[in-house]
Amino acid sequence: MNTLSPLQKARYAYQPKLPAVLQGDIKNISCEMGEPTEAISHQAELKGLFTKTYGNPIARFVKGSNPRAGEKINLGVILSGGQAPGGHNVIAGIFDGLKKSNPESKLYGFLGGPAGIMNEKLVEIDNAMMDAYRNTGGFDIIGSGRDKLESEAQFEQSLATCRKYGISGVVIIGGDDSNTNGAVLAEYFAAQNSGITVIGCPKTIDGDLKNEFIETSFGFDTATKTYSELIGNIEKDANSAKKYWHFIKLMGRSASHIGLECALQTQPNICIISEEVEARKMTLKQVVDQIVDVVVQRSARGMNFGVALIPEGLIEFIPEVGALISELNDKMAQHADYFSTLKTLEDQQEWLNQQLSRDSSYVFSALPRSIQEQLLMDRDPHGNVQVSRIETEKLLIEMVGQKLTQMKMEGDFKGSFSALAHFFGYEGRCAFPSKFDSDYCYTLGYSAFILMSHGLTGYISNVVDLQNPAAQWVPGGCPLTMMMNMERRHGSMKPVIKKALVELEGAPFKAFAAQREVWAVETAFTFPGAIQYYGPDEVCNQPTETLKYEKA
Ligand code: FBP
Repeated sequence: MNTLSPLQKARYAYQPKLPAVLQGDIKNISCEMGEPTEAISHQAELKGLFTKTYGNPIARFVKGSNPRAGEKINLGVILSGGQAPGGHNVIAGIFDGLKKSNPESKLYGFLGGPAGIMNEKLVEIDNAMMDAYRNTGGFDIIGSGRDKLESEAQFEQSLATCRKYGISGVVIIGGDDSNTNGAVLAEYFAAQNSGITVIGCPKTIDGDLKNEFIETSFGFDTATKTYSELIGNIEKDANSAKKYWHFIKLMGRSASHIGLECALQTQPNICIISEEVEARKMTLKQVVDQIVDVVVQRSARGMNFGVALIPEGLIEFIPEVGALISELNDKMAQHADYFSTLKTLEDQQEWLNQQLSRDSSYVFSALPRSIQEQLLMDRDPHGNVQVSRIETEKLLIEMVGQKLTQMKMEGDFKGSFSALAHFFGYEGRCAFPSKFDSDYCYTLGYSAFILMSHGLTGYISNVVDLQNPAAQWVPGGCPLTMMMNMERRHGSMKPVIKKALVELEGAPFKAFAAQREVWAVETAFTFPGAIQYYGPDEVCNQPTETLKYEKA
């Protein structure tokens, strides 16, 4: 039997806050529709691909009436991709909206991600099941998965599952790739005149599903606060022991939003921002030299210790390595069957030497064996390199160490360098959602239900003005096609939702850049401590620094 922790019990009882417009009778919420929208680029191609769902207007909720509210309906929900704190509350928001509207309506949870709808694996979520997961972390209520919905056969199976269970709407809770799946599924259902709608919800700790309408993806707040607590603890240790450099790799597949937010919260000596490395066309050697420079400067001041934050996706943003990875992705996708017959790294290398350009072949051969092996691991179903499994933090420690040894021999470095590697990723993805994420996720789910109850499809649930208290948030829905462009995936051009990278002209990066030189040489660490759920606003109701700067 599971024993509940006191925090678990207390969190079950927490009633998440809703924006004012969503409070009160659910039948009195209507949708105000704006002007038609356009995709961010490749408009003609996308219009051709999404003939039924392209260019719909933005929807805003207003007080009014919803003639369809109260109908008895069945909905399905999918958790897709990596875990993010708050997923259970999105489901709770859908569930509560649905049951408030008509207690006989049913919510089905598809098990194990998109595979659940394709393989008819689902469970009805009832009150008891829902209550056991409210305000808790994890995706364990129904599980998640990274399957891609893309073939005609998969769409047909999904349609068959929905028809069998009388499901008239599916909510896909996921990141950019999963919401792309959602857009494609919505289009298919519409083209079949099935009457089944699809609504997405913006999930990902990475923070890269973001634009004017999606101010942040859920989970980013909790994950960055969790990592910042841990980084702060390490900073305290580093400053107490004064003998180690800690190299901390932080999750976030491509974008460095997590690293940047944690840096703003903890003021480390170094934080590499991948987007800057790419923009400045830095080589791996230059990244190493930049770190060495800080180590040497601190050592000269008697501080042979420090903390460096390394974004998980850095390796792909170093232009020479990025070009190599993109060539590897194409070759490995085009010759997948043959590649799978090559069992040793030596065999793979021999074949790659004939396939890769001269530059990429050189870059590949110069990397340590462990990194070469990690770069050749299977791609995820969306064609992404699994960067969480590439040990960039160890690569940098090794290269920085080598350079300092050489400098020592030449009399240019008199200090010591002893480094430890950490990787914070999985530690933060299933944490108890912060109050922000508890409220935000519940609002996203509740809004997803309202969008469906208005018959909208191919939309993502969105909430703006998140810097304000929850009561003042503005919820609604945006058509998914307006966030799309065409990108190269698995060797060919595909419609996808555009990832938001760190903007070097954006306020969060500028705030970091203005202070980092001081943080590098001084010890200016700050210690955010653990996420608080109860207490004064300044400790338990603060949005992320990123959101504060962006909305200032
Ligand atoms: P998504 O939210 O885009 O699904 O990814 C989140 C993430 O945590 C990334 O930061 C990380 O690279 C990846 O998932 C790890 O994937 P996995 O859980 O499959 O190891």
